[in-house]
Amino acid sequence: MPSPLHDAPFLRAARGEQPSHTPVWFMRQAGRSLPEYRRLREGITMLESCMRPDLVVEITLQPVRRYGVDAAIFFSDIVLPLKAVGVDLDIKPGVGPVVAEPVRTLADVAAIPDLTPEHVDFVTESVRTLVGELGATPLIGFAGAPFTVASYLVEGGPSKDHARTKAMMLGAPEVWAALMDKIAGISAAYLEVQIAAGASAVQLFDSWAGALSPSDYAASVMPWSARVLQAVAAHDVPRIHFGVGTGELLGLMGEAGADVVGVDWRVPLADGIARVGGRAVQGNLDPTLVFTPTEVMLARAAEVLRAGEQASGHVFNLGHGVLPDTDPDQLARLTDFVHETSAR
Ligand code: 1CP
Repeated sequence: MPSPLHDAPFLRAARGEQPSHTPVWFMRQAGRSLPEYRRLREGITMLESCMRPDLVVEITLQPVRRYGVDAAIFFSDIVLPLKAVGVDLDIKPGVGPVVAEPVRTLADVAAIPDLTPEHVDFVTESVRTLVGELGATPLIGFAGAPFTVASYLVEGGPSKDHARTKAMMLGAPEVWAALMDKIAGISAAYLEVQIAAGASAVQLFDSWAGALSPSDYAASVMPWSARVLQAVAAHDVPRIHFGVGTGELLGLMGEAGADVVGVDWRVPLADGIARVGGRAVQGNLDPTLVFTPTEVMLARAAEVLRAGEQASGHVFNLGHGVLPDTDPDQLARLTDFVHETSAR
C-alpha cells in the first residue's frame, strides 16, 4: 500500500523516482536563525536542549511549520552521541563543540565507551514523538562521519586546518584506525537508533572531509564512512552523504555507499551530477545568496533547479547550512519558489 510518507517528494527524489515537485529543506533550518528558536533557547544550554525531548520536538518542528519544507532534520548535534556515552565535552555558544581532554593515544580511544540504545533513550523518545507529529513529512536522522567527529576529538574543538587530526592519520595509523573504528561504531549505532524509532532518511555529515586529498580520503577515511553507510543499508531508508569543499571527493563519497550526495555551492551542480555516478544529488544554492535581493536569489535558485533536472533525483538545499543572520522570510520565499517552479 502506498503511504503518503513513503511517497513524500523528498523520499521519492532521494530514491531517484519522479516526485510531484522538487523537494526542499535546509541544512541548519532548525535553530540559529529563527526568532521562535532563540526565544525557546533563552537560558537553556545547547546540550540541554538536545537532551530534552520536549525541546527537541518543538525545535525540529519550527521550520516545518514556518516554511512548509519537505523534510524535517532532527535537532541535535554531531557530538551528541559522544556526550551520551560519557565524553567530557560542551557545545559553547559562538564556538561549537569543545572536548575537555583531546584524544591522542590508543588508551584515550579505548576509554571511549561504545554506544548502546540505552545511552540515547531521549533520542528514541524524541524521534517517536516527532514521527507522530510530522505525519507525511519525512524526518531525517543524522550522524557525524568518522573524520569530522575525529577532528573535534583530536583537536579538542573547532579547527581550520585539522593539523593534529591529519598528523595522527598519517603519523600514527594504528591510533587513527582505532579511533575511526570507535567513531564508526558509535555513528552507525546512533543512526540505527534513529531509524528504529522511525526516521525515514539519514544524513552522514562529513563536513570537514574537504580538507583531504582524494588519495588520503580513499585510504584513511572512506573505509570507515562506508562502514557507517553499510551498517544501515538494509533498511529502506535513503542515505545522504554530505561534506563541504568536497568537489574532488564527490565520486568517492558516492561510492562510499550513499544514495544521495550533497554538493556544496563551489561545484556547478551539473558537474556534481556528472561526478556522483547516477546517484541523486542534494544542493546547492550558495547560503549567502539569501542576503541578496529576492529576485537575485530566485534567479540563482532557478539555475540550480534547471541543473537538477539532469540528475536521477534532486533535493534542493543550500550548499551548506543556513547562516545565523538569515532572514527567515527569504527562506520562506525560496521554499515557495522551489515548490511553484518545479511542480509537475
Ligand atoms: O537544523 C539544524 O540545526 C539541525 C541540527 C544540527 C545539525 C544537523 C546542529 C545544531 N548541528 C548539526 C550538525 C553539525 N554540528 C555539523 C555538521 C553540519 C554542518 O556542517 O553544519 C557540525 C560540523 C557540527 C559541529 C558544530 N556544532 C558547530 C561547528 C563548529 C566548527 O567547527 O566550526 C557548531 C557551531 C555547533 C553548535 C550547534 N549545533 C547546532 C546548533 C543549533 C548549534 C549552535 C549552538 C547554539 O545555538 O547554542
